[in-house]
Amino acid sequence: MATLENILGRAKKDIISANDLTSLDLTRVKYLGKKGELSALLKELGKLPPEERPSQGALINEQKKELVELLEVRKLEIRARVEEDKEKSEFIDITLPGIGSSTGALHPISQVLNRIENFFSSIGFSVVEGPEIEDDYHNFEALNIPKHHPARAMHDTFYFNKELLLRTHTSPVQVRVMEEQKPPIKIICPGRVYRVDQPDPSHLPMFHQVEGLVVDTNVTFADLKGMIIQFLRAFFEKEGLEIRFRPSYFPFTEPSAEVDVSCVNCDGKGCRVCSHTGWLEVMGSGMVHPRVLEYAGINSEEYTGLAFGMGPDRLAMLRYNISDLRYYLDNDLRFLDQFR
Ligand code: 2NL
Repeated sequence: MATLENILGRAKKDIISANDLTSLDLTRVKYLGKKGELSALLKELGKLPPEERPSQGALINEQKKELVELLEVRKLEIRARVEEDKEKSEFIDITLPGIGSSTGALHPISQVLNRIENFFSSIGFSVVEGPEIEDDYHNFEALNIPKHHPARAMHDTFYFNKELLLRTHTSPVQVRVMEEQKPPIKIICPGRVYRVDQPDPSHLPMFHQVEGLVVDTNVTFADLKGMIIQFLRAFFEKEGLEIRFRPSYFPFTEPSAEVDVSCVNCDGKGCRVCSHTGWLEVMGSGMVHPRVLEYAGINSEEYTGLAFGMGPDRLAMLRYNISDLRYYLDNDLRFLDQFR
Protein backbone atom coordinates (compact mmCIF):
# COMPACT_ATOMS: atom_id res chain seq x y z
CA MET A 1 0.00 0.00 0.00
CA ALA A 2 3.01 2.25 -0.40
CA THR A 3 1.46 3.17 -3.76
CA LEU A 4 -1.75 4.37 -2.14
CA GLU A 5 0.18 6.64 0.25
CA ASN A 6 2.28 7.91 -2.62
CA ILE A 7 -0.79 8.71 -4.70
CA LEU A 8 -2.53 10.42 -1.79
CA GLY A 9 0.55 12.51 -1.01
CA ARG A 10 0.82 13.78 -4.59
CA ALA A 11 -2.93 14.31 -4.89
CA LYS A 12 -3.04 16.48 -1.76
CA LYS A 13 -0.11 18.58 -2.97
CA ASP A 14 -1.70 19.00 -6.39
CA ILE A 15 -5.01 20.05 -4.86
CA ILE A 16 -3.38 22.69 -2.67
CA SER A 17 -1.28 24.09 -5.48
CA ALA A 18 -4.20 24.28 -7.94
CA ASN A 19 -4.91 27.99 -8.29
CA ASP A 20 -7.84 28.00 -10.63
CA LEU A 21 -10.87 25.82 -11.34
CA THR A 22 -9.42 24.43 -14.55
CA SER A 23 -6.26 23.03 -13.00
CA LEU A 24 -8.27 21.81 -10.01
CA ASP A 25 -10.52 19.87 -12.34
CA LEU A 26 -7.51 18.42 -14.16
CA THR A 27 -6.24 17.25 -10.75
CA ARG A 28 -9.62 15.62 -10.02
CA VAL A 29 -9.53 13.78 -13.33
CA LYS A 30 -5.91 12.76 -12.80
CA TYR A 31 -6.68 10.94 -9.52
CA LEU A 32 -10.43 10.27 -9.41
CA GLY A 33 -11.39 10.16 -13.08
CA LYS A 34 -12.42 6.94 -14.80
CA LYS A 35 -8.84 6.44 -15.91
CA GLY A 36 -7.44 8.14 -12.79
CA GLU A 37 -4.80 6.74 -10.52
CA LEU A 38 -7.20 5.72 -7.69
CA SER A 39 -9.56 3.98 -10.12
CA ALA A 40 -6.58 2.08 -11.50
CA LEU A 41 -5.70 1.03 -7.96
CA LEU A 42 -9.26 -0.19 -7.30
CA LYS A 43 -9.08 -2.25 -10.49
CA GLU A 44 -5.97 -3.95 -9.20
CA LEU A 45 -7.76 -5.18 -6.03
CA GLY A 46 -8.41 -8.43 -7.88
CA LYS A 47 -4.74 -9.23 -7.75
CA LEU A 48 -4.78 -9.31 -3.91
CA PRO A 49 -5.55 -12.37 -1.88
CA PRO A 50 -9.34 -12.62 -1.46
CA GLU A 51 -9.26 -11.98 2.31
CA GLU A 52 -7.44 -8.63 1.88
CA ARG A 53 -9.75 -7.30 -0.81
CA PRO A 54 -12.60 -5.95 1.39
CA SER A 55 -10.37 -4.03 3.80
CA GLN A 56 -8.21 -2.60 1.01
CA GLY A 57 -11.28 -1.70 -1.01
CA ALA A 58 -12.77 0.09 1.98
CA LEU A 59 -9.48 1.93 2.62
CA ILE A 60 -9.20 3.12 -0.94
CA ASN A 61 -12.84 4.27 -0.99
CA GLU A 62 -12.35 6.14 2.29
CA GLN A 63 -9.32 7.94 0.86
CA LYS A 64 -11.28 8.64 -2.29
CA LYS A 65 -14.00 10.30 -0.18
CA GLU A 66 -11.39 12.40 1.58
CA LEU A 67 -9.95 13.54 -1.75
CA VAL A 68 -13.44 14.43 -2.96
CA GLU A 69 -13.89 16.54 0.17
CA LEU A 70 -10.51 18.24 -0.24
CA LEU A 71 -11.34 18.99 -3.86
CA GLU A 72 -14.65 20.51 -2.79
CA VAL A 73 -13.02 22.68 -0.11
CA ARG A 74 -10.35 23.89 -2.56
CA LYS A 75 -13.02 24.60 -5.15
CA LEU A 76 -14.85 26.86 -2.69
CA GLU A 77 -11.60 28.60 -1.78
CA ILE A 78 -10.77 29.27 -5.42
CA ARG A 79 -14.32 30.51 -6.13
CA ALA A 80 -14.17 32.87 -3.15
CA ARG A 81 -10.82 34.25 -4.30
CA VAL A 82 -12.00 34.73 -7.90
CA GLU A 83 -15.05 36.58 -6.58
CA GLU A 84 -12.89 38.78 -4.39
CA ASP A 85 -10.50 39.61 -7.27
CA LYS A 86 -13.46 40.50 -9.43
CA GLU A 87 -14.88 42.83 -6.79
CA LYS A 88 -11.51 44.51 -6.36
CA SER A 89 -10.97 45.04 -10.08
CA GLU A 90 -14.49 46.30 -10.64
CA PHE A 91 -14.57 48.64 -7.68
CA ILE A 92 -15.71 52.13 -8.57
CA ASP A 93 -14.88 54.94 -6.20
CA ILE A 94 -17.96 57.09 -6.54
CA THR A 95 -16.36 59.78 -4.37
CA LEU A 96 -13.73 60.60 -7.05
CA PRO A 97 -14.31 63.90 -8.88
CA GLY A 98 -15.84 63.47 -12.37
CA ILE A 99 -14.25 64.31 -15.72
CA GLY A 100 -15.69 67.71 -16.60
CA SER A 101 -17.39 68.03 -19.98
CA SER A 102 -16.74 71.28 -21.80
CA THR A 103 -19.55 73.36 -23.18
CA GLY A 104 -19.65 74.19 -26.86
CA ALA A 105 -20.21 77.67 -28.21
CA LEU A 106 -21.91 79.32 -31.13
CA HIS A 107 -19.57 80.02 -34.03
CA PRO A 108 -18.53 83.70 -34.11
CA ILE A 109 -20.40 84.18 -37.41
CA SER A 110 -23.57 82.71 -35.85
CA GLN A 111 -23.15 85.10 -32.93
CA VAL A 112 -22.84 88.06 -35.30
CA LEU A 113 -25.83 86.87 -37.37
CA ASN A 114 -27.87 86.57 -34.15
CA ARG A 115 -26.94 90.13 -33.13
CA ILE A 116 -27.95 91.47 -36.54
CA GLU A 117 -31.22 89.49 -36.60
CA ASN A 118 -32.09 90.52 -33.03
CA PHE A 119 -31.56 94.20 -33.80
CA PHE A 120 -33.67 94.25 -36.96
CA SER A 121 -36.38 92.03 -35.44
CA SER A 122 -36.65 94.55 -32.60
CA ILE A 123 -37.48 97.33 -35.07
CA GLY A 124 -40.10 95.31 -36.94
CA PHE A 125 -38.20 93.43 -39.66
CA SER A 126 -39.00 89.81 -40.54
CA VAL A 127 -36.12 87.38 -41.14
CA VAL A 128 -36.49 85.53 -44.45
CA GLU A 129 -34.32 82.80 -45.91
CA GLY A 130 -34.23 81.37 -49.43
CA PRO A 131 -32.46 78.87 -51.72
CA GLU A 132 -28.70 78.93 -52.26
CA ILE A 133 -29.15 77.60 -55.80
CA GLU A 134 -30.76 80.34 -57.87
CA ASP A 135 -31.57 81.10 -61.45
CA ASP A 136 -29.95 83.76 -63.56
CA TYR A 137 -33.12 85.85 -63.55
CA HIS A 138 -33.46 86.25 -59.77
CA ASN A 139 -29.75 86.59 -59.08
CA PHE A 140 -28.98 89.10 -61.87
CA GLU A 141 -31.65 90.11 -64.37
CA ALA A 142 -34.31 91.21 -61.84
CA LEU A 143 -31.65 93.26 -60.03
CA ASN A 144 -30.90 95.33 -63.10
CA ILE A 145 -27.56 93.64 -63.61
CA PRO A 146 -27.34 93.58 -67.39
CA LYS A 147 -26.11 90.59 -69.42
CA HIS A 148 -22.50 91.75 -69.78
CA HIS A 149 -22.02 93.29 -66.35
CA PRO A 150 -18.65 92.24 -64.84
CA ALA A 151 -20.42 90.74 -61.78
CA ARG A 152 -21.82 88.04 -64.09
CA ALA A 153 -18.49 86.98 -65.51
CA MET A 154 -17.63 83.28 -65.26
CA HIS A 155 -14.71 84.07 -62.97
CA ASP A 156 -17.06 85.44 -60.30
CA THR A 157 -20.04 83.09 -60.33
CA PHE A 158 -20.30 79.33 -59.82
CA TYR A 159 -22.61 78.17 -62.63
CA PHE A 160 -24.26 74.73 -62.80
CA ASN A 161 -25.40 75.44 -66.34
CA LYS A 162 -26.61 78.45 -68.36
CA GLU A 163 -29.60 78.96 -66.05
CA LEU A 164 -28.66 77.75 -62.56
CA LEU A 165 -25.96 79.11 -60.29
CA LEU A 166 -24.91 79.47 -56.64
CA ARG A 167 -26.32 82.83 -55.53
CA THR A 168 -23.68 85.55 -55.33
CA HIS A 169 -25.74 87.61 -52.84
CA THR A 170 -29.00 87.17 -50.89
CA SER A 171 -30.84 89.78 -53.03
CA PRO A 172 -32.73 87.07 -54.97
CA VAL A 173 -34.52 86.16 -51.72
CA GLN A 174 -35.76 89.76 -51.53
CA VAL A 175 -36.76 89.73 -55.19
CA ARG A 176 -38.91 86.65 -54.52
CA VAL A 177 -40.57 88.34 -51.52
CA MET A 178 -41.37 91.42 -53.65
CA GLU A 179 -42.85 89.15 -56.33
CA GLU A 180 -45.04 87.34 -53.82
CA GLN A 181 -46.06 89.99 -51.27
CA LYS A 182 -47.58 93.42 -51.47
CA PRO A 183 -45.90 96.32 -49.64
CA PRO A 184 -45.36 97.16 -46.86
CA ILE A 185 -42.29 94.90 -46.93
CA LYS A 186 -39.72 95.06 -44.16
CA ILE A 187 -37.30 92.13 -44.26
CA ILE A 188 -33.72 91.06 -43.72
CA CYS A 189 -32.26 88.08 -45.57
CA PRO A 190 -29.24 86.38 -43.98
CA GLY A 191 -27.46 83.46 -45.62
CA ARG A 192 -24.53 81.89 -47.40
CA VAL A 193 -23.36 83.29 -50.71
CA TYR A 194 -20.74 82.07 -53.19
CA ARG A 195 -18.16 83.62 -55.49
CA VAL A 196 -15.25 82.06 -57.36
CA ASP A 197 -12.23 83.14 -55.35
CA GLN A 198 -8.92 81.71 -54.24
CA PRO A 199 -9.05 81.56 -50.41
CA ASP A 200 -6.74 84.06 -48.70
CA PRO A 201 -6.91 86.07 -45.44
CA SER A 202 -9.69 88.28 -46.82
CA HIS A 203 -11.45 86.03 -49.37
CA LEU A 204 -13.44 82.81 -49.20
CA PRO A 205 -15.46 81.21 -52.02
CA MET A 206 -18.34 80.82 -49.52
CA PHE A 207 -19.19 83.67 -47.19
CA HIS A 208 -22.25 85.29 -45.64
CA GLN A 209 -24.42 88.24 -46.33
CA VAL A 210 -27.32 89.98 -44.66
CA GLU A 211 -29.39 92.19 -46.89
CA GLY A 212 -32.23 94.41 -45.76
CA LEU A 213 -35.19 95.73 -47.73
CA VAL A 214 -38.00 98.14 -46.86
CA VAL A 215 -40.69 98.90 -49.45
CA ASP A 216 -43.62 101.14 -48.61
CA THR A 217 -45.16 104.47 -49.50
CA ASN A 218 -42.91 107.40 -48.58
CA VAL A 219 -39.75 105.45 -47.74
CA THR A 220 -36.88 107.92 -47.98
CA PHE A 221 -33.09 108.11 -47.88
CA ALA A 222 -33.49 109.67 -44.41
CA ASP A 223 -35.13 106.42 -43.23
CA LEU A 224 -32.19 104.50 -44.68
CA LYS A 225 -29.63 106.68 -42.91
CA GLY A 226 -31.49 106.59 -39.59
CA MET A 227 -31.83 102.79 -39.54
CA ILE A 228 -28.23 102.16 -40.50
CA ILE A 229 -26.83 104.63 -37.96
CA GLN A 230 -28.91 103.09 -35.17
CA PHE A 231 -27.88 99.59 -36.24
CA LEU A 232 -24.14 100.27 -36.42
CA ARG A 233 -24.07 102.05 -33.04
CA ALA A 234 -25.89 99.07 -31.47
CA PHE A 235 -23.76 96.49 -33.28
CA PHE A 236 -20.37 97.95 -32.34
CA GLU A 237 -21.67 99.06 -28.89
CA LYS A 238 -19.85 102.37 -29.30
CA GLU A 239 -21.61 105.63 -28.51
CA GLY A 240 -19.07 107.86 -30.24
CA LEU A 241 -18.80 105.70 -33.37
CA GLU A 242 -18.62 107.98 -36.41
CA ILE A 243 -20.53 106.98 -39.51
CA ARG A 244 -20.28 108.43 -43.02
CA PHE A 245 -22.24 107.77 -46.20
CA ARG A 246 -20.11 107.91 -49.33
CA PRO A 247 -21.70 108.17 -52.80
CA SER A 248 -21.25 104.93 -54.70
CA TYR A 249 -22.78 102.82 -57.46
CA PHE A 250 -24.79 99.58 -57.46
CA PRO A 251 -26.91 98.52 -60.46
CA PHE A 252 -29.89 97.80 -58.13
CA THR A 253 -29.98 101.07 -56.15
CA GLU A 254 -30.16 104.75 -57.10
CA PRO A 255 -28.80 106.72 -55.38
CA SER A 256 -26.29 104.37 -53.77
CA ALA A 257 -24.01 104.87 -50.81
CA GLU A 258 -21.27 102.94 -49.11
CA VAL A 259 -21.22 103.18 -45.34
CA ASP A 260 -17.99 103.67 -43.41
CA VAL A 261 -17.43 103.67 -39.65
CA SER A 262 -14.50 105.27 -37.83
CA CYS A 263 -11.95 102.50 -37.36
CA VAL A 264 -12.98 100.37 -34.36
CA ASN A 265 -9.36 99.32 -33.93
CA CYS A 266 -7.70 102.76 -33.69
CA ASP A 267 -10.71 105.07 -33.15
CA GLY A 268 -10.01 106.71 -36.50
CA LYS A 269 -6.38 107.61 -35.85
CA GLY A 270 -5.11 105.35 -38.62
CA CYS A 271 -3.70 101.82 -38.32
CA ARG A 272 -3.09 98.70 -40.38
CA VAL A 273 -6.70 97.50 -40.00
CA CYS A 274 -8.04 100.65 -41.75
CA SER A 275 -5.06 100.98 -44.14
CA HIS A 276 -4.20 104.23 -42.33
CA THR A 277 -7.40 105.94 -43.51
CA GLY A 278 -9.17 105.98 -40.12
CA TRP A 279 -12.29 104.52 -41.81
CA LEU A 280 -13.70 101.03 -42.37
CA GLU A 281 -16.21 100.21 -45.10
CA VAL A 282 -18.90 98.05 -43.46
CA MET A 283 -22.05 98.21 -45.61
CA GLY A 284 -23.50 99.04 -49.00
CA SER A 285 -26.88 100.75 -49.32
CA GLY A 286 -29.21 102.80 -51.45
CA MET A 287 -32.74 103.47 -52.64
CA VAL A 288 -34.11 100.52 -54.61
CA HIS A 289 -33.82 101.25 -58.33
CA PRO A 290 -37.34 101.88 -59.74
CA ARG A 291 -36.63 99.30 -62.45
CA VAL A 292 -36.02 96.63 -59.75
CA LEU A 293 -39.42 97.42 -58.19
CA GLU A 294 -41.11 97.26 -61.60
CA TYR A 295 -39.41 93.91 -62.47
CA ALA A 296 -40.99 92.46 -59.31
CA GLY A 297 -44.41 93.89 -60.16
CA ILE A 298 -44.39 96.81 -57.70
CA ASN A 299 -45.57 100.22 -58.93
CA SER A 300 -42.57 102.52 -58.56
CA GLU A 301 -44.80 105.61 -58.78
CA GLU A 302 -46.67 104.52 -55.65
CA TYR A 303 -43.87 102.85 -53.66
CA THR A 304 -40.23 103.48 -52.89
CA GLY A 305 -37.71 101.18 -51.22
CA LEU A 306 -34.50 101.28 -49.28
CA ALA A 307 -31.97 98.46 -49.28
CA PHE A 308 -28.68 97.62 -47.68
CA GLY A 309 -26.21 94.77 -47.55
CA MET A 310 -23.44 93.75 -45.18
CA GLY A 311 -20.90 90.97 -44.72
CA PRO A 312 -21.11 89.24 -41.30
CA ASP A 313 -17.76 87.50 -41.86
CA ARG A 314 -16.01 90.86 -42.07
CA LEU A 315 -18.09 92.35 -39.25
CA ALA A 316 -17.09 89.41 -37.02
CA MET A 317 -13.43 90.00 -37.99
CA LEU A 318 -13.68 93.60 -36.83
CA ARG A 319 -15.67 92.82 -33.68
CA TYR A 320 -13.43 89.96 -32.53
CA ASN A 321 -10.13 91.11 -34.07
CA ILE A 322 -9.79 88.05 -36.33
CA SER A 323 -6.92 88.29 -38.82
CA ASP A 324 -7.80 85.58 -41.35
CA LEU A 325 -11.21 84.50 -42.71
CA ARG A 326 -9.95 80.93 -43.17
CA TYR A 327 -9.98 80.40 -39.38
CA TYR A 328 -13.80 80.34 -39.66
CA LEU A 329 -13.70 77.03 -41.54
CA ASP A 330 -10.77 75.24 -39.89
CA ASN A 331 -12.83 73.85 -36.96
CA ASP A 332 -9.77 74.34 -34.76
CA LEU A 333 -10.91 74.30 -31.11
CA ARG A 334 -8.11 76.69 -30.14
CA PHE A 335 -9.87 79.26 -32.36
CA LEU A 336 -13.47 78.34 -31.54
CA ASP A 337 -12.91 78.18 -27.75
CA GLN A 338 -12.23 81.92 -27.75
CA PHE A 339 -15.87 82.70 -28.51
CA ARG A 340 -17.47 81.04 -25.47
C1 2NL B 1 -22.75 95.23 -50.12
C2 2NL B 1 -23.81 95.82 -50.95
C3 2NL B 1 -26.15 96.05 -51.09
C4 2NL B 1 -28.42 95.89 -51.76
C5 2NL B 1 -27.27 95.30 -51.31
C6 2NL B 1 -30.59 95.28 -52.73
C7 2NL B 1 -31.52 94.29 -52.85
C8 2NL B 1 -32.62 94.48 -53.62
C9 2NL B 1 -32.82 95.67 -54.23
C10 2NL B 1 -31.88 96.65 -54.08
CL1 2NL B 1 -33.76 93.24 -53.80
N1 2NL B 1 -30.78 96.45 -53.33
N2 2NL B 1 -29.49 95.07 -51.98
C11 2NL B 1 -28.43 97.25 -52.00
C12 2NL B 1 -27.29 98.00 -51.78
C13 2NL B 1 -26.14 97.39 -51.32
O1 2NL B 1 -25.05 95.36 -50.62
O2 2NL B 1 -21.70 95.78 -50.00
N3 2NL B 1 -23.01 94.10 -49.52
C14 2NL B 1 -22.07 93.41 -48.68
